[in-house]
Amino acid sequence: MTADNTGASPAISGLRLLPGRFRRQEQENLVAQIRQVIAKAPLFQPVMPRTGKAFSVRMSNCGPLGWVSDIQGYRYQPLHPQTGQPWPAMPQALLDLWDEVAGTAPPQACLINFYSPGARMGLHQDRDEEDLSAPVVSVSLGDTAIFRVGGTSRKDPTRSMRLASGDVVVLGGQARLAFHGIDRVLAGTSTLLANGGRINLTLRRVTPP
Ligand code: MD3
Ligand code: FE
Repeated sequence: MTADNTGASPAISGLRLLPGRFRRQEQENLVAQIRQVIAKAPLFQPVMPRTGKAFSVRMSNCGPLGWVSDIQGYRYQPLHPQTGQPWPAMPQALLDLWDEVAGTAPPQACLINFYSPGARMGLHQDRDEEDLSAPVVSVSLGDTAIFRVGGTSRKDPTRSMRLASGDVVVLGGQARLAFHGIDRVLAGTSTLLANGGRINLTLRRVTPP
């Protein structure tokens, strides 16, 4: 499905929503694998460059590169900022998903965002990657999120979409540089995570193939 001009929402070219792409059992398997990743590469609380203000979302990564944010800036790096160890391998199901939807060289980074109840993510663009031609592929697990996405200018109108557990979004083309964020996570909307909350996985290429 491609987002279109339904109702009053602006069209967002290059945004593809695959609702329920992962069935319940596949979601459970993914969560178990992500828990194994986090056991080796613990969630950390990133801070904003310059201000040092903490994100409400905690993060980790798997794959050859991981995205980190600290007082110095945003960047991709091969080692966990606290353990100094390489990021764990990406689960095969994520590599398979990328193959199916991205049509380009394998992903180099999988950012794991963990939203406790109350966590959110302000409107931003993803432009820390050298290769902006590859899409970003997102997998939602756990409680439903209210996702906001607009255009390539912060002033462009935005639309709101619900991302439920098992949903996949592919952000290619014009959508790759769209402003986006998570307004809120709806507590109690999924039984996938025993303690509630939401996990978002984003698969990315960082450098040109
Ligand atoms: C639209 N994550 O990690 S996923 C991020 O749910 C991020 O945790 C949100 O924004 C989350 O950077 C949103 C959907 C998403 C991911 C990447 C995008 C939407 C995007 C890149 C460009 C445009
Ligand atoms: Fe983003």
